[in-house]
Amino acid sequence: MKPLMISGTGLYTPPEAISNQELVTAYNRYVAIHNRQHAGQIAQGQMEPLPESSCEFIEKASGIKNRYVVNKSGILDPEIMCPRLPERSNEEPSLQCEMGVAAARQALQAAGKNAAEVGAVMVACSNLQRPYPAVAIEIQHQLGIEGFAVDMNMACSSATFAIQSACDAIARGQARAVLVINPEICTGHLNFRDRDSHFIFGDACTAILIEAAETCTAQNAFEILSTRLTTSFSNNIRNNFGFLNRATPETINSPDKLFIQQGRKVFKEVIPMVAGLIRDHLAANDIAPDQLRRLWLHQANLNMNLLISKKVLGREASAEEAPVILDRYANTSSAGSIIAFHLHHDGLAAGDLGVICSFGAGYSAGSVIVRKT
Ligand code: CO8
Repeated sequence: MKPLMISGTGLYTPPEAISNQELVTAYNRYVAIHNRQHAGQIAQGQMEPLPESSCEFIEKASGIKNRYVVNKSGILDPEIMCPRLPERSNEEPSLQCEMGVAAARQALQAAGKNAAEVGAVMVACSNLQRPYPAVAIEIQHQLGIEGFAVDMNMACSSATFAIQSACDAIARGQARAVLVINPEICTGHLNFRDRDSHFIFGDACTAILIEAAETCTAQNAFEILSTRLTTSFSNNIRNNFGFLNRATPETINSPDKLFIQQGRKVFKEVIPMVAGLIRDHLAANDIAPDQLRRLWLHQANLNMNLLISKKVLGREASAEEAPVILDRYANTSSAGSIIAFHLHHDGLAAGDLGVICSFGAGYSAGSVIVRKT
């Protein structure tokens, strides 16, 4: 197969941010209101009072300190606890399109390419704001790209699954260069009234340009040596929101129409799955773990990442070897590993090897081995 390159990346960060303290204060105001409203039932032992959330727990359990969001005021209002976004007309670009265009323009600039040199747009993320027309086609239209565009969803693993599809499209001659874009508005599907998960997610959008080595002129490029994907069914991370919800109106407002998970089970089951995937993938490419200079892992939980990198390397990874962006961005689903790559790919020498790895609901996991050119 002809060599393929990641020749540019981009990152759109929403302008508003929420610290743990702000989030916990808002959550605890909601708890106080709830417990006051149900004081009678609580006093009679018919209902347990809701417990408060805490910054100490959040940082210790997850490593998260902050998250960027598309709307702060709605999330922090205890009467709303959800982003509030003005409705847009069909003639205006959608929010995901806007985020995607901003990230894509950066990726094109970094790669030294223009829209005419791109043949396909793949939008890959956990939550698409509408079924159709595809957000990818809208972004393709806004950027003036000819060729084709497609929306994909593989939850937190969407970016690596799309990278493999982009590589296949270029290898088969279906496109000269492909933009992979991950516009994640995770706060739209997060239950901010759920103490177990209200702190986990943030919003962001990443973009990557993938092209054949023969067209690549970027100085700071990475060759994609190999991709490997794996999936294994699990109900431990689930979201039952969908178009058939209106067919069962009696359950339309139930909490499982938002993000739900068995966090402990996910933690235990996904770590060996991901460490095994990376180790097997390296072995299949005759690469020893100690040859790796960098691991750009999905950013869901700091403790998970520390354990995965330790299992892969056989020792603890330094902060430089396995960069963390989770403290600032929280879990941005498919954008997480790409944000880590975008912000932390400097300082590598030609020939240095790294792995971009995402994992999440499905379960699903993807590994991309790259070599600095
Ligand atoms: N404040 C204070 N205490 C709390 C809080 C809180 N906010 N929440 C829970 N506690 C308490 C619990 O009540 C419990 O108390 P006790 O011991 O008395 O029973 C104690 O803290 C411990 O609770 P847990 O066992 O639940 O805590 P963990 O240490 O397991 O940490 C985590 C919870 C952080 C959720 C952890 O399990 C984790 O990160 N697991 C992995 C999760 C993961 O990686 N998920 C992937 C999801 S991403 C994906 O693929 C889906 C994409 C969807 C994207 C967009 C949707 C929005």
